[in-house]
Amino acid sequence: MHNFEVFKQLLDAIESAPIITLFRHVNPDPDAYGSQLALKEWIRYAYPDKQVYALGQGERSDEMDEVDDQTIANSLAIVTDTANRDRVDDQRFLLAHQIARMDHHLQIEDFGPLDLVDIHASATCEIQALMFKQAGMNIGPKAAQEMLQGLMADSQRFTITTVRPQSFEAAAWLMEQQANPQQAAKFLFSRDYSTFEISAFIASRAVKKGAFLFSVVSQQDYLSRGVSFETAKSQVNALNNIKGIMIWALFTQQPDGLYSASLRSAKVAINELANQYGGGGHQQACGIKNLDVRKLTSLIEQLEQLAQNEN
Ligand SMILES: [Mn+2]
Repeated sequence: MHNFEVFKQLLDAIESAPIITLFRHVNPDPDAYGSQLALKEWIRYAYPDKQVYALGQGERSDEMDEVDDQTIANSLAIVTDTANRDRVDDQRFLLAHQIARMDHHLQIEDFGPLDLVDIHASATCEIQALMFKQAGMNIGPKAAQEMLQGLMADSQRFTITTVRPQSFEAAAWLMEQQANPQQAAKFLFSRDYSTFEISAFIASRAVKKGAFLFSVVSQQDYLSRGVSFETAKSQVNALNNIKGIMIWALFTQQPDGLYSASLRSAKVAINELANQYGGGGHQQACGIKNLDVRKLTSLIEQLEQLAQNEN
């Protein structure tokens, strides 16, 4: 079915649901938060009498809600920016009597009749903006701001291969809805000094193997700088934008001693390799969790090989 038809059915489901619960993936990024909180802000704007809750943990946990199981069971649950059920933050979404999804990851699981997926969109927030625009609706400035933040973050400020004409169409429409790009950039990209320090450390420790560049960060490296695991592991951008580097990666030691990998590629698809190690993501941006030193070593070798072939 055409995505806009699914969207209209989703709008009908929202219209008739007194309670709506909103979910997104674990370790949320700005597109996950943006797509989730944009829906919350729009529902509050359009339906002030409905109960709407955003669920999950993470950096913006003060903006998340607490609800009991019964409330979720009575709700329409909408999952955003999440490829598979296991990755949903707060598995109680499964209790909901109706479950919908909006996402732009490769469709590895079917979420049923209200599954709205466009794998060509640069962000889930992009899909949302295009759908609301097509429906001729106003979403309010708060929802628009959340969507613009998700779109700017996932598209890396409109600079990666996932960007398409509709990405700018979505951004233009969001500005008409009163979203502010300067405010979004400040929200997304201004850093704490400790984050700058760990980022500089990651860059200083980078190892170059042919066209592959990587950095390994231990627990002590980030804790001693007053930085959390989550913040440290999100600093793969410290290795971005280097001529001749085809693949780059940040390996961050988890609190349990195993390693988490953030992989980026300038060109070649790396998601299949990530899948082999139990990870996933996009063609040029992937994550893997729980790597022991043996797996880490073989992954580094394979990434070096892959980068070499591509160069
Ligand atoms: Mn996304």
